[in-house]
Amino acid sequence: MPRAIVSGTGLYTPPYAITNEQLVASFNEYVAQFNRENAAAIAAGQLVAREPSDVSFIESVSGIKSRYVIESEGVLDPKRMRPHFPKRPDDALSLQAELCVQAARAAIEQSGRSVAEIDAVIVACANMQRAYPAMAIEVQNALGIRGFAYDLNVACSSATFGIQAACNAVESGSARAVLMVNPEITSAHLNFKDRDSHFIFGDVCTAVIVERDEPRERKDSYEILSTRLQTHFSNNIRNNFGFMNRCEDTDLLAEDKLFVQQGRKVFKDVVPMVIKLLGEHLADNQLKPQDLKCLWLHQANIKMNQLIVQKLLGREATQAEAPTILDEYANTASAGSIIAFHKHRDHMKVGDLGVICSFGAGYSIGNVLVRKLC
Ligand code: CO8
Repeated sequence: MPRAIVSGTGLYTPPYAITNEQLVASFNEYVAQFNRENAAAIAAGQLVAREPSDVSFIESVSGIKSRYVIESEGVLDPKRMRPHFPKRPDDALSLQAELCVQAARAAIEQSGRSVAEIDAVIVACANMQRAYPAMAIEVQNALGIRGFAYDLNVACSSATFGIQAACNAVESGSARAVLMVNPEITSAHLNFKDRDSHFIFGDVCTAVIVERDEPRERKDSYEILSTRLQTHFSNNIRNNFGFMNRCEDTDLLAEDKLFVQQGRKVFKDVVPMVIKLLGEHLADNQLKPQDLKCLWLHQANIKMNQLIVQKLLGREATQAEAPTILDEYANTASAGSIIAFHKHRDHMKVGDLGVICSFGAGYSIGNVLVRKLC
């Protein structure tokens, strides 16, 4: 069976950074406005007054200091609280595909491949801009790639599940090389009016080239030793947006059509699952956590990552061992562990082992065990 390798990664970072201070200032202005406009109903006990957000709370519970967004004015406007994305004509490249093309070009360049050598495109992310045609087919067309393309959605684990799908294609011989892209436009489905979650997410796009290992000039490539995926159904992270909404005769803009989570429950449920799966996966490959030079973990919460690494290694990890990018990018859904891998692998030497690990809604967990080849 041909061996699958990662030969390149790419990152598109949106142009606008929003600090916690900026986000909280606009949120608190929205809250003051809401409470003013509804003062009578609040006084009569018909409505509950909204509470302000707090910069030090956000930083201490999550480790997030800033996030990037594709459009910041709408997000920061207390009267709007969502980005403004002008509708594009059907024959123009869609916004999500545009992000994919930028990250994909960087990954293809790093891999040293030409588009003619790529046979498949997988767009793997938490939300697709539309139902069909598949975003992946639009990206395939924009880049001039032959072969086949499809979309895949497993929320925050979309990228690791996408890498496994790409490995399957390469190992079975259905593709020589696969482009796997993660366009996470989280700002479009985050409720910026919700104090519990308004600070959590950021926009980004990552891309990975998975290809068949064959003799050629290459640099900075990683053998995919093994992947392991797991899912457990949970309603603790949920978004009810979908094609049936218009038939349900409910409010299409209601809060349940956006990201909703029971954050504390998610934290408690997911951390032990990740530790168990990673431990078992390593043991099945005759490895111990201490054999890993780097853990490129999902980037939802700094405390989650610290706990996972502490339990696995029996001590705190350095930034080189378990890189953090969520302070700058926030939670970028499926792209988080890929950003960490993209930005923090220069210290890896030939033969070093690492794991890309994602976890999130579903629940879903995905591990990709890699060894540096060159
Ligand atoms: N400012 C001030 N106070 C606040 C704020 C705020 N912004 N928000 C909440 N509080 C208050 C609460 O009201 C609560 O008050 P009280 O104790 O009086 O009830 C107190 O602070 C503590 O609140 P929490 O219990 O909620 O705080 P936690 O310590 O649990 O921290 C976190 C909240 C940061 C959300 C934390 O629970 C967490 O990170 N959990 C893990 C979540 C996680 O990993 N989720 C994965 C989701 S990602 C995913 O799967 C992808 C989905 C698809 C992408 C969607 C894109 C939009």
